[in-house]
Amino acid sequence: MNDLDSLVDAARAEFAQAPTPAELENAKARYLGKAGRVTDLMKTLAALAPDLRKARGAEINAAKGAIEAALQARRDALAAAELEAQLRAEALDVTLPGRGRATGGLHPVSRTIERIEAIFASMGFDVAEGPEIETDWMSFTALNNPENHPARSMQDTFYVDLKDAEGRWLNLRPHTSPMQVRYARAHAARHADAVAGGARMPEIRVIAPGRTYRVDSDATHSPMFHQCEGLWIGENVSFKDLKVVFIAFVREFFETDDFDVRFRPSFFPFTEPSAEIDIAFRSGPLAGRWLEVAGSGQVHPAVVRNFGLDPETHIGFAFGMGPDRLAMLRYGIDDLRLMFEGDLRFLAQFR
Ligand code: 2U9
Repeated sequence: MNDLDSLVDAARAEFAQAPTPAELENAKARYLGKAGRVTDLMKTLAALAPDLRKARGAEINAAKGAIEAALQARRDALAAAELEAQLRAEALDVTLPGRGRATGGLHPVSRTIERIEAIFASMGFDVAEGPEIETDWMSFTALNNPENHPARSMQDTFYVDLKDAEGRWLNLRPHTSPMQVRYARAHAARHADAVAGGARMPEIRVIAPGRTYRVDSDATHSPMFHQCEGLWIGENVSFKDLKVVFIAFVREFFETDDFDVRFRPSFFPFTEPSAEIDIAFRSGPLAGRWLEVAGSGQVHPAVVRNFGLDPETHIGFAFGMGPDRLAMLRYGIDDLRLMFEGDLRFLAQFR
């Protein structure tokens, strides 16, 4: 074996042992690079006599060709191995069952509010939604709360670090009543000209669902909770209508006729007379227990005046209830905090 044959063998052996493309390129440099062994051999040609130089040059070139071929073969082999490994790592088993797409669902409170809206819509009630940051006048004054009423205190109401145009602090609405006031005032104003001309104003029949805020937090109170209030104002709307409407609502909401209702005298600044509405199912897991489901009453004349209406001609009723509590009753949930912790194990049950 001559020196060139052993050079080619040595190159083949080194190339075969290079485990990565980078190390293969280092091995290549040792043979074909500027200071490589083939290049060194080429440089020896200059010292040879012309006739010898031609033959030796051809031999070196043949050896160089063989080394280049070995290099290319190893490059191809390494690339093929890399592709093979990648394919194996990214193997896709098309026979596996699909992962499916998780279905979302409405929060139990959202479902309850949608139910309440649908039932009252079927009785001709509009749905009004509006701001959660309110003025002092909307949250309290318009609703006949005296200037020094405890509900206005910072222990009960969240105040926002902003003032309204008159320089009074804004608050997170402690009930959805401000939206009722906004709706009633807009409604009365829209019909004011027609009424001045002797026409009758259409009735106000609206519910206002949404988020409300109070400084209160325990197993049965959340600082953010929901309310849904209703308002029906007309020229001849009475407490009897409140009873009919609310009992129809309870029947639809709980999908049963099997309950008793009582209107228990109470007090709210914005209604007079006022009543708590209690129901007791006659059968089922809650049978025989009086459950407080809403507050209600005939809208106070001072509040009707704040709508921009004359309490001598316009009268009606209002009620307020808590969708959070209604959802708990309907679905048998025993801790209000579960509603707002965002735990998917709880929420997924309502998909
Ligand atoms: C206007 C005038 C009167 C709404 C009413 C109640 C009684 C009431 C609470 C019950 C439990 C809300 O969910 S709760 O915290 N509500 O007791 N709400 S009468 O009266 C109104 C509303 C708006 C303009």
